Amino acid sequence: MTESIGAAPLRHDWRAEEVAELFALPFADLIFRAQSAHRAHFDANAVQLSTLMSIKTGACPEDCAYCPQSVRFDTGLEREALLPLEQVRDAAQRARAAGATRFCMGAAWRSPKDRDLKKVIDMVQAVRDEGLETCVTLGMLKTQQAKKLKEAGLDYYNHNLDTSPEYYEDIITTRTYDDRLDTLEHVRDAGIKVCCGGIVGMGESPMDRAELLRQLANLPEHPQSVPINNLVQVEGTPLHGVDPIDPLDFVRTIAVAKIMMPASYVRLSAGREEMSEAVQTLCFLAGANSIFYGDQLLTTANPAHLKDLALLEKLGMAPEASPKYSDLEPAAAPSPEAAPQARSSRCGRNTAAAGAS
Ligand code: SAM
Ligand code: DTB
Ligand code: SF4
Repeated sequence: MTESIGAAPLRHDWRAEEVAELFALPFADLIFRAQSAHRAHFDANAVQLSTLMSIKTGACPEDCAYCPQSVRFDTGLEREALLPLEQVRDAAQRARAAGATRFCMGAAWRSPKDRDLKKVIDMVQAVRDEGLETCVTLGMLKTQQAKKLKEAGLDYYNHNLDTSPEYYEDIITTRTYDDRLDTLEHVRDAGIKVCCGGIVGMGESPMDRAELLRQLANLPEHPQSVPINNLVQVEGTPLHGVDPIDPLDFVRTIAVAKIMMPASYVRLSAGREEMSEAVQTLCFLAGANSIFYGDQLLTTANPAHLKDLALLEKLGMAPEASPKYSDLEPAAAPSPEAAPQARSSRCGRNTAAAGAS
């Protein structure tokens, strides 16, 4: 357990100038503030591991300019129908054996049809039965659909704001920012934990990054999980070839997210395959405490899981044990060199504030 430096109250009234001031801090001051905020809520040496699986791939009717799965772009991706339940169960078993505590299932849909939702609910129940937390990302959700997922025991729903309201229309035209906020409200109201973040490195301005974080932090509750994705550029998508973000600006985005939403897990998400270990380490220092773990994201590559375990070990960090199924033994890490699992990422003194807002 690391030292807690004290928890400030969670805020939902961030002004644009305040966020700009955080981004403008000298790098060392910013990282110090983010690490201090992080230690007030979490064990700074534990990282939550989530494994992703694409349960329905490609042929999506939406036009998200970053996405290889849109039917509108020729990315050479082979479309796949909704996977059979057994294939999902097998993957969940493997993820748990490798040390993941959450299994996230993604579908390339605008929104789920009710008959598909029934099949996803079977998957959620099967994954739960394997002792993993569950997360799904299925596109826009209606109130009743969110309620059904909650009844099935779903832990998290991932639905990203992606970018600032101002830059949004340059990226997606087939659904609005308000549509996204509506889905988040339905998920929250159903009592499902919210996983919501965005993507940087899409040619957005620094102000767009600040505004994305302001939108997230000023939601009625801070999302319990905040994925910050670095754009994975895929040939055939409109954003292929865009100027990448400076890695230090990526780290700054993580740090400001942690300062604004200190009790939330900030996930260093897509884009790690292209990122050096040094930059990933700076992200952990800036308060990132969750990663996608497994050799594949949805349709693109992620670092090999043994490489990730080796990096954590080098840093004296450990995968977080399952917070929910503490009756189960933590899964054995597959490498004898791998870091031992921490019991829990939460810092004992401030668990009441953590995750609530
Ligand atoms: N179709 C559903 C939706 O969009 O809500 C769920 C799946 S979608 C692939 C989930 C999220 O993945 C997107 O909101 C976006 O933030 C992220 N994403 C997709 N393609 C990406 C890419 N090339 N690089 C980084 N993040 C990406
Ligand atoms: C999120 O924020 N990032 C994940 C997950 N939520 C669903 C998706 C990343 C996708 C990267 C591109 C791909 O592999 O297709
Ligand atoms: Fe479809 Fe989701 Fe990709 Fe957008 S991000 S094109 S909604 S799969």
